[in-house]
Amino acid sequence: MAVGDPARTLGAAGQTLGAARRIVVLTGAGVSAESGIATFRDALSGLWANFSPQQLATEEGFRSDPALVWNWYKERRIRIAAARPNAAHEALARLAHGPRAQLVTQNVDGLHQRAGASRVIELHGNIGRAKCLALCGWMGPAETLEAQDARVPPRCPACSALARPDVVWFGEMLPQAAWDAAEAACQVAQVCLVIGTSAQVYPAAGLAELARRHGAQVIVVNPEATPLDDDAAYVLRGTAAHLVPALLGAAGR
Ligand code: BJW
Ligand code: ZN
Repeated sequence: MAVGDPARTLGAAGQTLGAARRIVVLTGAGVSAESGIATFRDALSGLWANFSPQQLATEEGFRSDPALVWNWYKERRIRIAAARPNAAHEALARLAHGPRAQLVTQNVDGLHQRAGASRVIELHGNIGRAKCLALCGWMGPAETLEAQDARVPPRCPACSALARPDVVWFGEMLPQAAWDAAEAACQVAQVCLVIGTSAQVYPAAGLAELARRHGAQVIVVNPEATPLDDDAAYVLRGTAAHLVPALLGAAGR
């Protein structure tokens, strides 16, 4: 592992990235931090500094106070709508334009797509969508549903059960097609670029290790230490909006 001053490791990491035929990019909340979107586990400013994940990110929590959870997601949704993609999202959108790079995100904010990235694999859903709590199959834009039904939460237009955010809560399976595509991308990549995730939430946190076992060199971009660092080929300490454009520039991508 080459850790430390990004200026020293950036060139070598860039060369590795530049030489890769296939790249998988795994992103977490940190990639959106410089767009003003709070991460989850920051001790002071994180989304869970004041609320418990059990209360807000489980079906049980939603069922016990649906209005509280709906409104919490609505507030985040409004903040996300007002935010703008940052330099990291933009650089990654350019990279993922080509057929050789696959972007996989745990984020529900849609900022990769708003930066112009297509083919983004969303592992944990999207905060802009709602779906039926009773799983009748209905899903649609949360904002449109709210405009049609002022109740909090609004009801499913197909079966009248409660609507919920279309995100993956603890204890829930990830969308199968997204998971299969993410695993496939990890199995063929020569480089796995991991940006802005604490790598604590499974199964997403296992993808970098999967890629590594299949021969990928792992490059971590994060201002803080992560459990992936010891096995990474390069660890770039710093923020995504600063380092990602610099890294991709060094790679000639
Ligand atoms: C910067 C920066 C800057 C800051 N630039 N970087 C195996 C072992 C142990 C437990 C489990 C296991 N397998 C499954 C589990 C249980 C559970 C789990 O993982 N628990 C752990 C917490 C222990 N997993 C699940 O329940 C998953 N489902 C599942 O496994 O299904 C199978 C199953 C079903 C039924 C029974 C049994 C099995 C589902 C997980 C769903 C996670 N959902 C959330 C909420 C989404 C909705 C919402 O947005 O509200 O997804 S939780 C939350 O964490 C969110 C995130 O996507 C996810 C990851 O967080 P992330 O992105 O890493 O953010 P942070 O805040 O943790 O880190 C930010 C990082 O950025 C930090 O490192 C900073 O340093 C860095 N940073 N500024 C770059 N400027
Ligand atoms: Zn329904």
